[in-house]
Amino acid sequence: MQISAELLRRFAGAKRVLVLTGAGVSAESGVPTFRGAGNTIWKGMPFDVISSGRMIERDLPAVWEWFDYRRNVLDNILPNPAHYEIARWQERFDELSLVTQNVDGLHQKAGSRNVVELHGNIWRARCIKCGCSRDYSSEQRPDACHACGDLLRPDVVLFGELLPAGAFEFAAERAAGCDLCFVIGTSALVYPAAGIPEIAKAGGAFLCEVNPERTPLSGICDEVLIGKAGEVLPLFGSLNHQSTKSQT
Ligand code: BV8
Repeated sequence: MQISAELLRRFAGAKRVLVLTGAGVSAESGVPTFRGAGNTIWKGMPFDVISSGRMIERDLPAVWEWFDYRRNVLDNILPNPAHYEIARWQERFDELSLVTQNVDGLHQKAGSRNVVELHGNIWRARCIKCGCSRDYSSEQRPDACHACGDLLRPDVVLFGELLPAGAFEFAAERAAGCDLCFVIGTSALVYPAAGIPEIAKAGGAFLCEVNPERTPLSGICDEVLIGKAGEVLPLFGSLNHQSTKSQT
């Protein structure tokens, strides 16, 4: 895998970096991607049906079954070298914005802080009535809200639902101001997340995609690194690691 001199130069000199990740960054950890083996199907339903807001009203127990299944899959899954390399970048650059579509929490498990979770987190549940959200990663999730007793739902963004307040706006602002943007392991088909690299490009950022396959975004990227994130990202780590953080 050859990383161009241009990208190496940009990486060495970058101050504000934005990283957008999708399911592909967790693939080498053993988390199935959505489009890996054709559209993911659950009990005969395409994932963007079982993972749609309408299902909450129609059949909440079925939604919990789908997310409990995925929580169990994730239970003994660990981050991979891609997650760890990205976590190291927060010490390297003045501003590292990590924006993910993933709900698996593996970036945080690898040590990344202030992760912008555009689509929520599978380990949290939110009350349908009072809206209070709580992390249930280390305990059995109750059936009812501990605050008001009403029903709980997964604290993830389902299709047809709005993103968490301010999350997209924050990501878009950071994208518009970054000088280097990495797009890692996403098919770039789900909006508004897939619009973030376009905002970075329009803001003058150098756009680099990491994916074993080309995507609808590849055409606007300055560099496309065709490969697996867990193999490609550590190549940046092997670059002499002096931080570009300005000595304030
Ligand atoms: C909304 C949480 C306002 C739940 C998810 C504009 C145009 C068209 C449609 C729309 C539009 N605006 C809105 C829509 C509708 C919809 C949408 O985008 N539909 C798509 C299908 C066309 N968007 C929404 O509904 C959003 N809400 O817009 O609200 C609104 C409301 C009503 C009406 C209009 C507007 C909410 C979207 C969020 C849904 N929730 N997840 C759950 O997890 O179940 S989305 C979910 O799917 C993920 O979070 C992610 O975003 C997406 C999957 O994409 P990827 O992560 O990229 O994964 P995928 O499997 O597709 O690809 C993996 C990639 O990795 C591949 O490229 C592969 O080659 C690569 N790869 C594989 N191995 C590796 C690798 N890469 C690197 N290394 C490897 N080893």
